[in-house]
Order: sequence, then structure tokens, then C-alpha cells
Amino acid sequence: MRHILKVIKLFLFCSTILLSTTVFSFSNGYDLWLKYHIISNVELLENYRKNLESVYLEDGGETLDIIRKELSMGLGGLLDETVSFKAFDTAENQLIVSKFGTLPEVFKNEVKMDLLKKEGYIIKSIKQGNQSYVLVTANSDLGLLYGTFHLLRALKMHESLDGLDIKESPKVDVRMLNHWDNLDRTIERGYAGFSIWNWQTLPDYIDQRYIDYARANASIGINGTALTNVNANALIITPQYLEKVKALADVFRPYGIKVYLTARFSAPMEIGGLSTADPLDPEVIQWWKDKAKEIYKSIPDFGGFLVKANSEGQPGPQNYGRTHLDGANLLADAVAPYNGVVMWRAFVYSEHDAEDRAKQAYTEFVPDDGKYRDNVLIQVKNGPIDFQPREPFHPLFGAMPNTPLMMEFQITKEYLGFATHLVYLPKLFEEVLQSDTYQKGKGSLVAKVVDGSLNNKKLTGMTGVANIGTDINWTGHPFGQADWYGFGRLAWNPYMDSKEIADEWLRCTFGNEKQFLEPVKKMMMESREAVVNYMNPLGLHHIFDTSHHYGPGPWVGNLSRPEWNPVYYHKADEEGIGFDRTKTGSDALSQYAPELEKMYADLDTCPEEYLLWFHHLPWDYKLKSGRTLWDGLGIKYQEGVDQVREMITIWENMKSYVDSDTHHQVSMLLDIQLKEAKWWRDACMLYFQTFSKMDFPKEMETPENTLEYYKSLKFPYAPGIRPRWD
Ligand code: BDP
Repeated sequence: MRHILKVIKLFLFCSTILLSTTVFSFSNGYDLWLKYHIISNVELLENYRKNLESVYLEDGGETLDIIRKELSMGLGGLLDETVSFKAFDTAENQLIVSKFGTLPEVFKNEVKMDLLKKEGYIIKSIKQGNQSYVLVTANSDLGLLYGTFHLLRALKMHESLDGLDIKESPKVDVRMLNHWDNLDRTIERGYAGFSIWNWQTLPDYIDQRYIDYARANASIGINGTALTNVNANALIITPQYLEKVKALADVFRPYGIKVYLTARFSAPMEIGGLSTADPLDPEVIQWWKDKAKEIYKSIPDFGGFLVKANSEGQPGPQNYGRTHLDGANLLADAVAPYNGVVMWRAFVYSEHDAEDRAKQAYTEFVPDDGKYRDNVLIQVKNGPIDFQPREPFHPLFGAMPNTPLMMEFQITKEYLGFATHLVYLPKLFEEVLQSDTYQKGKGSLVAKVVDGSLNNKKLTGMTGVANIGTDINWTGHPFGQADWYGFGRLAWNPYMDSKEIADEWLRCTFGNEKQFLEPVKKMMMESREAVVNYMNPLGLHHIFDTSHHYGPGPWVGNLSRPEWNPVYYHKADEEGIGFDRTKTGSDALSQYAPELEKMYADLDTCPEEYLLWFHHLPWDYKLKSGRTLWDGLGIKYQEGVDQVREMITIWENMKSYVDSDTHHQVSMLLDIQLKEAKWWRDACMLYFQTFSKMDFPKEMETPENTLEYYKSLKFPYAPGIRPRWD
């Protein structure tokens, strides 16, 4: 009877598949890449059902319960069957999920657990007699959870169960998100609603979002979260808030996620009643030790502190004539007894320093290389300025062999079109990670610095400034989810190919239809170059309108701090445009390895995408194409606009593959992107024309408005504006 019912069910399912084109439902996007729809390939479905008749899952604590739930939901949904959890059974094809220690004896010789890190796992298909098994094993519960997510992903991607032989360990230890969330729930540089942390109802009310957040992060291997803005508020480490933080830490723990907090350097004064925050003052030292003790008492696995000090108005050790080293080691000593770490940010520059902003972090940090405590990670942004559409890698990555350096990427799109532009960021992340520092000769990739392999580092980390908010789909733009996803995957393995990540994300989020996957992947992969072209081509940078960074503002030159003015960065004048960072200019190039310095300094070998980053050149300078720099600039801006048009065409053709609401949503966003790409092209080219005094190249469309019009645009309520620091 059961068999007949199964056949009827299968028949009905097949007819639905045959009668309709596959339309993928993104629905409202809340479920991210973790939706479990029935496998659409009928043959494969039958194969999976046959091979996964039941599940043997070892018993255990909370993480094992989470695995059970995920498998019920995942296998249940994908196979459209109720999952049967059973004891180990030699008469059935089973999925075995068990730590190596508790693995049924018959499997112990099948796997080699050596070299598997605590969070690693093995997935293997095994034949024993007439039965076939799929084995997920690890040394820890968390490894099993990661392995389970991997297996479910493989099924969603229609991978074969035959011959599975996967061994995975994360290459980076700390894989975290930084939330720039304020206690009033606004988010600095957040474009997807308000903060998901509801401090008012915590600790008593546990929003389902916290659990779903943890699950989503665990599914991509993220194991840490800094809950609060780097422009920190000391209140977060008062007892009133720590109780709330503890509630979140309790939710995240079984998902393997540790909580970190931003420490305001002046906290001993603001909330501790001391008269100083001098890092060498005995009372201050004791205060931080006591604070750490208090935190670890309620959150025993507290990750540690993230600190922005003496940067953009934040307090720090230099207020007391001390150094970053003094500050970082002070906090490191406080958390060391509990295995906590300190992430000390290298994003520092000062208005009192006339040196090129791109050089200042190096000047501050390199002299102390090797002097930081073992539990300090210096957290370095990917580029020397500030999360621009394209920057060369930060010179610190090639210059501090004796200190662990943590990569900081920005997932939220402060400088890449907010949550309205489709820009696939893993492509940018990959470009940075694959850059060669030449620190130990050719092949000294940034990825090798980050994963510690270049200089044999024990502690490693990668962080991403989150793009998550209360929007129903978490990230505002449906494709913003791919950036969160891709960040997690690259933090796990910084050598992954961004195209492969796009493929995974699309298959897990939308489905496996080839006619959909290929064009949409192409659209994602090209989107990064498009934004560079229509915002900051040929090495231009930081020409955004001031404060909110929404849209172009290359004309801004009236801000009190020189390095907050776009004119500081493009240096356009009657002669030409660009920032001379060679020996004749700021000499920032000398902070890179000699091989790179030579390559970038020489106009014949400097890649054109970094031309104006390193050189100030005349408007009639001849590009490789034979055209003048001025023409080339216009052509690039135009190319960016055309690339967005192409994205629109691709998406238009995808109508039959995506549910109509999501399709429409993305279409509207792409239209905004096109409008803003033109805005960038027209505003920048009209402004630069006031210096070049040359006609636009024939390839460029005529600007839609006047320069005065673009200059008059004001956006006092643009989202994500930083709170005033004074
Ligand atoms: C800049 C942002 C600012 C941040 C700062 C940082 O404009 O809001 O506070 O970076 O990273 O990109 O500290």
C-alpha cells in the first residue's frame, strides 16, 4: 500500500514538473539560502530517498538537537518525507551523523581524522555489504553541525551521493561579523532597516530572529559576532546591558558563535568613575581586569574586545601620550586569563598629520610589529583608504610578519550603492585576497597572510561589517544575501573562487536551472567592475558626497579635515588628475614590496585600474588604448552605465525562472542602479570638465542635467549617517 501511494505521489509530482516551467520562489527572502524545497529532478530524488532511508544521529546536547531539527527540516523538505531517526541499522541505507569517538566501530577504519581541526568535518559515502551509508563525522559537535549544513547544501545543489569524500577544516580561526549597530537600534552605514538587537526587550524576550541569525551564520561557518558599533558606547559593558548580551550569547552558543563587544577606551572614566583611562595607570589596568572578570562570569566563552581607538574622534591611548601597543596590550592582558582576544583596528588617521592618509596606519603600526601580546589581532581594512569600490590591498598586509593581521571587509555597501545596487562583493574580496604582497617573494598572497600560513601564525581572523537589518529579507537587496553568504564562505576558505560561491548561492537560493544560473552568474560577476566604472574608474577614489556617502561629490572641498574632502583624493586641476603616491608625491608606494613599488611607479607597468590612485597625470596623457586620459575616463564611466543596462537585459530574460514579486523587486532596484550610474557619470564628468576644458568623448552620452543641478542635490536623511561624535 505504502509503495502504491509513493508511486502515485511521484506520478503527480512528475506531472507538475513537466507541465510548468520551473519557477523559483525566493518568497519574502527571510529563509535566505536555507529553503528546502523538494528536489526537482525526479531521478535524483528517488536516488536520494533510496540512499537516505533513515538517519542515525548520536545523542547529545543542544548542538545535536539543532542538527536533528535541521535534518528534519532539510531532508524532510528536500525528499518530501518525514525523516526517520533510528539506531544504527545494518539493514538500511543510512545517514550516519556522529563524532569520531562515538562512531559505530565498523566505520572507524574508513576515516582518517588526523589534520582535522576542531571545527572540521568529514563527509564520506561508504559501502558495507549490501548497504550504502553517508557518513558525517567530526571531532566536535560543531564540526558535525558544519558537516550537516554542507551535506544539505550538496543535496540542494543536486550533487551525487556516490563517492562523496570530503574533508574540510576552516583555514581561518575567527570568522566574524562586525555589526555597526548603535544601542538606539540605528545602524551606522546600515541600509536594511534597524538593528536586529532589541535591547529594550532583552534579556527576557528572545526574538526568533536571533535564532535564525545564528543558524544562517552557522550554515556558512561564521563563528563570531561583535554586536555593537566600533564607534562605541561604554554602556554596553555595564551590568544592565551585559545581562542582555548574555542572553544573546546563550542563544548563539550551540551554533558555535561567540559574542564580542566593542570597548570604548574611555569606559573607565565614563562608567567606572576613574579620572583617567591612561593604559599604564594601575587603577585603569585593574578596572579592565575586573571588567573582564565580570563579563566572563556570566559569559564564560566571551570572545573578547574589538577596539577603534584614536581614529575619527574616538578616544584612545594617544590621549595620554601612549601608543596603540600600550592600549592593545592593556586589554589583551585583561582577557588573556579567559582565552579572550583583542581586535585592535588599524583604521587610524589624524587631521593633525599632514601625511597622506593612505600612509598613516603603516607609520603607526609597523614599528611595533612583534610587540603585541599573543592574543591581539590587528584588524586591517582591505585597502589603505576606506572600503572603496577598488583599492590596492593595504600595505600593512605585506609589512607585519610578526603580528597576526585580521582582514576587515565591508559587506554593507557604504561606498558601493547602499542596498539598492547589485554589486556582488565576493569578487572584490577575492581580488584582495589573491593580491600578492611579495613579502616573501612571489606568491605571498594576502590570503596567506590572513590564514597565517605565510608567517606561521597561531591566531587568524577575518571579519565583515554586516549588511543585516530588520528588513524582512535581512539585507534589503535580495542579492545582498549573496555578499553575506560569500563573506562566510571566504572566511572559511580564503582561496575559494568567487564564481563558485555565486554558483552555490544561486543554486541554494533560487534553484539549479542552467538557463537561469549561467546568465545570472555572469551578471553577478560583472557587477563589481560595473560599479568601479560608473563610480571610481581608473583608480579614482573617495569622491563620494560627504558624510552620508550617497552619490557623487567630487566638488566637495570645504570640510574641516582635509582628508574628508574628495578634492584631497582626486586632486584635479587644469594640469590633470590623480594622487601622486610615487617618490615625487607622497611616496606611499614605498610602503609596498620593491617589486610592487617598481611596477606601480612605472607608468608602463602600472595597471590602468590603479592609474590615478598612484599618479597625477595630464588630461591628454595617452592610455594603452591610444586615447587620452580624459577620453578614457568618459569611456569608462559610459561603460559602467552600459554594464548596468546589460544587467537589466539579463534580468529581464529571467522572468520565467523567478517568482514575479522577486523579479519585479530586483528589476526596480536595477532601474535605480541605472539612474544612479548615469548620475555618477554625468556629475563627475561635468565637474572634471571644468578643469580639463575638453569635449566629452564621442562614446559618452550627453549628460542629462547641468553640473549646478547635481551640486544642488542634498540628502539630509540619507540612511546610515554616522551619529555626530562631538
Ligand atoms: C568609515 C565610515 C564610518 C566608520 C569608519 C570605521 O564612514 O562610519 O565609523 O569607516 O570603519 O568607512 O571606523
